[in-house]
Amino acid sequence: MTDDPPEGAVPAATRCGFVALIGAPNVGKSTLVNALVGSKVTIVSRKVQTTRALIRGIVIEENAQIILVDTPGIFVPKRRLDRAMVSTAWSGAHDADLVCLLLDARQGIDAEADAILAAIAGVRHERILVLNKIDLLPREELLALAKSANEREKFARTFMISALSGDGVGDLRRALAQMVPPGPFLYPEDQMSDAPMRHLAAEITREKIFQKLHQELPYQSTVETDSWSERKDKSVRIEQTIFVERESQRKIVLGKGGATIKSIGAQARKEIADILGVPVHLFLFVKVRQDWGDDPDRYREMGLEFPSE
Ligand SMILES: Nc1nc2c(ncn2[C@@H]2O[C@H](COP(=O)(O)OP(=O)(O)OP(=O)(O)O)[C@@H](O)[C@H]2O)c(=O)[nH]1
Ligand SMILES: [Mg+2]
Repeated sequence: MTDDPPEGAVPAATRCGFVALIGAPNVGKSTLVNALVGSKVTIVSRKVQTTRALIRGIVIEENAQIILVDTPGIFVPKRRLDRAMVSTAWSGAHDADLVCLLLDARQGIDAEADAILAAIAGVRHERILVLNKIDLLPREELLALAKSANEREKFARTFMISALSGDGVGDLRRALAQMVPPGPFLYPEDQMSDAPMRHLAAEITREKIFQKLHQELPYQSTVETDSWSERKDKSVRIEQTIFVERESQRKIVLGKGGATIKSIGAQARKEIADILGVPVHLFLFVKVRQDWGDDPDRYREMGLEFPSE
């Protein structure tokens, strides 16, 4: 994304570039972005297909600003929303300066990883292989996996990390800082994300819904922040709408006597307040919108292109 600057225009001292993290759903891309940034900028869940749009996390390492692009997992798409997510993930890879391919070390090169390894041949940028979740298996198996992935495709470097425990994350961050191209910082030094806070706040509520209702309601919901106002006492009042597809799902989100939505709201409120550092009043509404998965407005709110079919 960074054009080559004219000679002498840029102090050689600084570097800056976009690093896309791609991989199958659930390999730990978002966990790694948060670990590299050192703060929560993108949501994580046990379920596949948590991330829907490109989220940028920003971190400075020595003289380099690394702009990490968290992408949706790459899988064989079925629905319109799937197609939008997968094409967004690949556009993230094509637009970046460097591409990190994450593999879940425990899964190894399964059918999903195999398809991504085949498709990554079309990505022109320098690639880095990251084997994640190394806390879950013995070292010999890791070395064998690193070898077979490198036989399949050319990688500039291979890292073995645990995004969860932080093992190897510092080494990866330092290497990325060396590998991004020379250039001026693109964001203020204290900025950690390019997403507006109202977007992260909606994502946090969606994460709590995923965590609480992942069995009953896997993908049929989306969350939007409708209003955000600061009150005189510095507290913030936030209203959000949770869209579901059917009345039965609305009942699930509400729970008996409203118990479920109350607990989702309490968890989200606490986390948003921790990030903002001020008290938060969070109001959640649940609406049935049968075809939200086919509604261009919902895609715009999620930051996705609306695929024509
Ligand atoms: N044991 C272990 N679990 C991890 C590690 N990194 C991530 N996880 C877990 O893997 C699950 C998926 O993590 P995410 O970061 O949401 O994965 P993702 O690749 O962003 O998933 P999508 O957004 O759905 O594509 C979560 O339960 C994480 O806690 C790791 O290094 N070790
Ligand atoms: Mg994710």
